[in-house]
Amino acid sequence: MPGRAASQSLELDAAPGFRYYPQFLSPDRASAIAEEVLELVGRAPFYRPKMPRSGQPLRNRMTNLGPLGWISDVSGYRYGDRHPETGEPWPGIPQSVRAIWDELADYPHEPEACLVNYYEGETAKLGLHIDADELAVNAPVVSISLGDTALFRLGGPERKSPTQSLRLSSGDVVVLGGASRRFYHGVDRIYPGTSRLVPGGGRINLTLRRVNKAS
Ligand code: MD3
Ligand code: FE
Repeated sequence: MPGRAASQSLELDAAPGFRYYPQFLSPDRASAIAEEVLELVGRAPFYRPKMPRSGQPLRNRMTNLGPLGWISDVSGYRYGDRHPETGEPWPGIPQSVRAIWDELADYPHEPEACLVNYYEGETAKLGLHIDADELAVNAPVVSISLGDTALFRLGGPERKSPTQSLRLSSGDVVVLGGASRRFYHGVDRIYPGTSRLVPGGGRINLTLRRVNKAS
């Protein structure tokens, strides 16, 4: 069993529990993961969830792997066990992705959801938000970046808290534990053409999450 990951980790100012592992994945490992995930996405296609109340589609396409997936529709945000458009259960989380949780999460229970976010083109972004739909509030989120580089922004516990920016590139992994798990964050922009990993370009972000408290 590996102890601390061999990769360097970096703690941002005043973001306890935030761990950044630049190039945690070798290019070969990142491309094997991207291939495997995209093959599973063939069975659970990217779609644009609708926003609560307005029913307007979200900007970015997404899908999920694992027993549970994050869903948004007119009635709100929640986790569900089926793809809203195909009605099929989500495909499982591949072992190659699960292994990253085992290496870095430092949490005794398995992840239940892997949200797959797809950022296409120059205008793709994700507004500042908090992830608050998980009941396992002490479990970290593990984020895996594949493809084009993103300008990621991490704030603090309040929307008006000061923010810090970080470029996340293909193969980078971030662990959001401790207090940082409840911090505002978002993606300001994507730098097109910075990676050839994703066919047709763009960025794919995987977030591994524990949803329910362990029984
Ligand atoms: C900080 N995804 O899926 S990953 C999301 O790049 C999300 O697709 C972004 O925000 C993306 O909800 C950012 C890094 C990340 C993920 C979850 C967090 C940072 C986080 C949860 C709490 C605090
Ligand atoms: Fe988030």
